[in-house]
Amino acid sequence: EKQAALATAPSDADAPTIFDKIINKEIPSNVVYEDDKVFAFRDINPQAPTHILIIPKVKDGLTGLSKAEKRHFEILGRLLYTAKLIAKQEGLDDGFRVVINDGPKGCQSVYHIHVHLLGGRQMNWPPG
Ligand code: DGP
Repeated sequence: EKQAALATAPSDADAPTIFDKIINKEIPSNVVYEDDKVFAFRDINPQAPTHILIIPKVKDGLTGLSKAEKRHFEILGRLLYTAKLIAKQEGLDDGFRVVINDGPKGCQSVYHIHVHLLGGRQMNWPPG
């Protein structure tokens, strides 16, 4: 029983998620940015006027930030840098927020690392 639970645990780095189908365009999404390494699209359930998800095209074990290894340094930098480029593209000149939810207590629901870019309204602190 435990084995079965482990096999389906979200930490299974090889398990595809819905984001693979979005990257492959098997599932349509509103794409805002794409290059050879990074893909960005509008969140289906927006929490702000601008709500975009920025993800690596290849997960490479990076189900979430807590799984980051040294080999991920470059892609992690690219994800954040892309968030900045898109914020500019979206005209978020007065500020924006980036969020990475991690694990059950971080409210992560899709186990393919993603940076949320939120903007277009006043953000509050602390978050919920
Ligand atoms: P998180 O809770 O941090 O794991 O965020 C996952 C986000 O993914 C959530 O805000 C909703 C979004 N999402 C889930 N499925 C889809 C989908 O099929 N299309 C799009 N555009 N977004 C999705």
